[in-house]
Amino acid sequence: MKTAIITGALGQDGSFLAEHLLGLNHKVYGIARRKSTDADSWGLLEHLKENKNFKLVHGDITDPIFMSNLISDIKPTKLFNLGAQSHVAYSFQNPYTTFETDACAVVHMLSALQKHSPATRFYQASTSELFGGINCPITGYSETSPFHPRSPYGVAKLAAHWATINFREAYGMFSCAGILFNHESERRGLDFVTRKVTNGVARIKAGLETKIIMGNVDAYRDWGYAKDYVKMMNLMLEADEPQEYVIATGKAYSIKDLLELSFSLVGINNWEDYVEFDERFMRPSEVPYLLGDPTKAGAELGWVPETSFEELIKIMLSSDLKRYGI
Ligand code: GDR
Repeated sequence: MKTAIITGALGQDGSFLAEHLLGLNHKVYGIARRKSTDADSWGLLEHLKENKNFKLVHGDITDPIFMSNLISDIKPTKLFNLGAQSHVAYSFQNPYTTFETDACAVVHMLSALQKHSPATRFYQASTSELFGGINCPITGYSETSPFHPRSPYGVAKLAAHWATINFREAYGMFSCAGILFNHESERRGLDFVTRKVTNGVARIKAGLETKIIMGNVDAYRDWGYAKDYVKMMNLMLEADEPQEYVIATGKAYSIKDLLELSFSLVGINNWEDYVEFDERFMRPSEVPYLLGDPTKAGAELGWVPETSFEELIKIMLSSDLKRYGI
């Protein structure tokens, strides 16, 4: 039986990946930080409490002693590092802790693998934020596009990206990074833009709110469904060679498009009347346009995105409407 450690297991991607790997008959160790106010909560993975192949382990990836002991005890077949401070705007206020979690912790993890379990296959969650969104090629960013991160989050993720490649080149480890473009779902946190909008529209529809307060609605993103994307993470670790792959849909939409679609799906065609702008949600340096080119993933690993932007927003919106009894 293959064993996998997933950091960030109670997050959107971690929870989907845990379910996917259990379906592929893996033994899964999910790592999550303990919350003192809610120590027994399994959050998105509540339904796995009785699953004998899933074990929730409380710990912090920034603690090198915890990670080192864990790796040396389990010596997993695969380690997926999905734990991170993943909010770009927040990273401007907390650049140092973002760097500790998103970069230093990855170097510790790779060192611990090298020492205690060099045969483990390592997946690092890299991001389209590495590219920066200026001068995006017409066909989208690919694995060979130059990097120019525009936030403390992007800078930290770039350090981790290169550390992952460096451990592979220096020590022959099977370590690789998936460059994922934005990926969303009904499990997305409420302060990321897609969920903020679908949840906001549902609240307006339920009569609980009258407005959504937004930042820059002119930015473009390539949005896919997280449930599709976690499959590619595993394909990368099942491949013959460790390599980097862009994971995206190949289509970009603006935040305005997102607002227009979400409101129209509940029969509101004048979305501008329900949206206000606040500087508070603007970023000191913005990533204006992100489009990914997933050609390599399709050609080499047979991965294709299964869910369109419209289908994704419908999934998210109907889940939010349901929560408000609509
Ligand atoms: P992003 O996602 O920064 O691309 O990073 P987010 O959904 O936060 O922002 C997308 C775009 O929307 C604009 N925007 C707003 N964003 C938020 N959060 N709230 C607002 O009110 C708002 N108004 C406009 C932003 O300025 C931005 O242009 C996500 C994260 O999941 C990262 O961890 C991941 O690496 C990348 O996607 C790929």
